[in-house]
Amino acid sequence: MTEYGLLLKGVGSFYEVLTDAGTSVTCKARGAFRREGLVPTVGDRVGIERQESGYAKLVEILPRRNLSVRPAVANIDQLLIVVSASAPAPDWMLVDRLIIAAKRMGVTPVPVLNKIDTATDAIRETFLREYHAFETLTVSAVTHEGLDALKDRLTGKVTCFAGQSAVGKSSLLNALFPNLHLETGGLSEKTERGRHTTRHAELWPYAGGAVLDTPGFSLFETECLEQDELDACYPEFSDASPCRFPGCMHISEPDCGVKPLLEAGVLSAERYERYKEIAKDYQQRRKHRYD
Ligand SMILES: Nc1nc2c(ncn2[C@@H]2O[C@H](COP(=O)(O)OP(=O)(O)OP(=O)(O)O)[C@@H](O)[C@H]2O)c(=O)[nH]1
Ligand SMILES: [Mg+2]
Ligand SMILES: [Zn+2]
Repeated sequence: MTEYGLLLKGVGSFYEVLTDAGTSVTCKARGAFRREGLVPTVGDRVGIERQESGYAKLVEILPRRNLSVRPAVANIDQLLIVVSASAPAPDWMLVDRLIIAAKRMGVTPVPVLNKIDTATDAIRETFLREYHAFETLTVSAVTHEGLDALKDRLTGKVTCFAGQSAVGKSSLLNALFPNLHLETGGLSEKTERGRHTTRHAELWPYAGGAVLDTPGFSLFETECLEQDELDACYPEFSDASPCRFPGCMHISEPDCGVKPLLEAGVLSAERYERYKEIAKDYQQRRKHRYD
């Protein structure tokens, strides 16, 4: 008999599956997956078969809604893009690129400002101005301010936490799950080592959904986007009137519909500056696509 469930984590050739009946079962994957080039991935809905003796077998991977490669995670609904209100200083370019990565996967991006217990008014205003076109959250893993809104946001969804090292992703998860005790790290120690404290992807069931802590998120590195695909990643652009030229990059073309959004305050000047860099980057990639 096949039972179905959610793949929570994989360690070596063992997989932990939470069945729909609510039991956690350690499984080994059926050998045929490897021949078919399939890798059971955290977030997968899977079918398992218990054995008379020994480990249960993971026998089926249900079709995925989406798949990210680094980190390896499937079927996520939303990407929480965490930045810190103090150290480390926000990398807005990374936020913009993660928004694009999320949109390309069909995942809702949610920019989150953490450490608001340390925030200046200026940083709060910057964050809200840059990302007014998104559903944002402002939280503190230390004082728990904003945690209820975060919990609401997680209910019934599979959510992936992403962002620079030391912004407090694991700390937020620890605040949500008092029994979790994820490893968190001091900032100076991290900067010296230059790498993340969190090293594996693992999913925790939460309020009808699940949350996932990740060490980083870099799938956007590889893709090549057409201009219209990039446009679709900027919700601000949906207010623009049509540009004169199809494929307009909204940089120096005449009669561009996007540039008036700057004066109208719909598009922040800083976000537009970063957009230009990103758009030129994709233009270069398109040029060298077949090299
Ligand atoms: N003041 C303040 N400090 C925080 C908050 N959240 C996290 N920190 C601190 O920030 C540091 C880094 O937190 P982590 O939770 O390890 O950060 P992370 O994003 O999981 O980092 P990686 O696993 O390396 O990617 C720790 O020293 C935390 O105590 C917060 O809301 N306010
Ligand atoms: Mg962490
Ligand atoms: Zn334009």
